[in-house]
Amino acid sequence: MAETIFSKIIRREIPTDIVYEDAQCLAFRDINPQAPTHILIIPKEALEGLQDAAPHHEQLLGHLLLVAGRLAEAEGIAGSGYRCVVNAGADGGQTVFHLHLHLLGGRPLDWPPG
Ligand code: DGP
Repeated sequence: MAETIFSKIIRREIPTDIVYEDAQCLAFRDINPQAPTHILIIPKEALEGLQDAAPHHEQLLGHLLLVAGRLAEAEGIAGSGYRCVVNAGADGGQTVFHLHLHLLGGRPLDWPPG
């Protein structure tokens, strides 16, 4: 896949508010937050979207969700509620083609999304 801005963020080439990192993933605040808490959780391995995940990515995908839950606790939104979103492809609203999980919370979130 073509490199995206998120590869530069992983390599610390652009300033980013990083909130969590481990061997498999990086989490940072979205540059254009849609809620008081808006964190992106990305695998360090560049996958374009969920459709590109293979069976050996099962642990990695589960890890991203586990990190989302821990960050929701750390952000103080676990009790009030939050949402995890993966946008995929043009119709899904994906603009950066490096798989990422949005963690949103800190206000009531509408459903269904637009
Ligand atoms: P999506 O539309 O699902 O592909 O979401 C991409 C998100 O990435 C979008 O909410 C804005 C965010 N984003 C794009 N470029 C940057 C950047 O350079 N830094 C940060 N922190 N976020 C970015």
